[in-house]
Amino acid sequence: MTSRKAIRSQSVDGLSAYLEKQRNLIERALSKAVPAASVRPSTIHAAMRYSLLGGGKRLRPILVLAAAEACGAKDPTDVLPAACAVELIHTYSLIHDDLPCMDDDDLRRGRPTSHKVYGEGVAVLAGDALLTRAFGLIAEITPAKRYPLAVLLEETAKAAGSLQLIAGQVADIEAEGRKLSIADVRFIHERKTAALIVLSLRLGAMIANATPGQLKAVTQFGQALGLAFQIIDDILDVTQSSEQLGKSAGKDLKASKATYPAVIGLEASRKEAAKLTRKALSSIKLLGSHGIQLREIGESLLNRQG
Ligand code: GRG
Repeated sequence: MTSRKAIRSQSVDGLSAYLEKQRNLIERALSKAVPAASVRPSTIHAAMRYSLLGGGKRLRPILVLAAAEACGAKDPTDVLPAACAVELIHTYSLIHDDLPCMDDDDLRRGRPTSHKVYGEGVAVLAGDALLTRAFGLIAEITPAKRYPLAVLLEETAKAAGSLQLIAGQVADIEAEGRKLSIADVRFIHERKTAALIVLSLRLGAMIANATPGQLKAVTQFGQALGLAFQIIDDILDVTQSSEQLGKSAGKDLKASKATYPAVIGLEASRKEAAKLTRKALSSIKLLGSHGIQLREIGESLLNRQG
């Protein structure tokens, strides 16, 4: 009889192979999604490519592909423009977040940040250009019956705009050094991190012409998983080294940032992340066996070390 440990390790091997396959697809598509570094003015294109193609887990584009698969998509190439678009938006937000006027960081994805290499002016513009190109990529999607292109564009604009991603960043900046409740920290995390994760899942599902039930399931999955992901990020900032993370560790504490460990402590934060992950997994039960990749990704994020 196969032991439970053996089954778990089979599934870890299966997930690693799946993630590697998806990452290869995504890396190739990302490289084609922005102009070559030789295209004039080459500084801006080199800067865009430096941050975009310089590592990263590719979680958000992987979720776009996995959500589409879970809702019945057969060909991942239909979903790649959306997968690239969310990674471009994510990369823009990282470049801007690292600027001296924001989090002022010099290490990202194990390398010097954009403004350290290209200067602040080009770093700002590289972020702007990635965000703008993301909408061009959304416009390249062949939409499914239930969800016209205008809906995909509107969802993307909303998630990246002043009610979600930017709302989270503003609340985060304004929270520095202030005593916050757990509800305040949750408000920030839901916007700064979960919104883009929810968008990734919804875009994948909508391109696969998801039923309203499937769309609701992946949305609830993303809301719970996105919050858990940021809580784990908060925990790793305290428990891991900069080398392990590829970004500066211990910054949240130094900058008196709004984090779960700062408000409820490490142990309670770990329990909350585990509870949210269980909630995320239970929301996708109705996807049945098609949801296996989403389920395994959700489980693996809880134990990530970087
Ligand atoms: C619009 C300036 C501006 C910011 C928007 C998203 C955001 C607000 C700022 C980004 C900085 C940040 C720490 C966001 C939290 C989300 C998060 C955990 C980002 C890191 O994501 P990973 O771990 O990174 O997926 P990789 O490098 O693997 O892609």
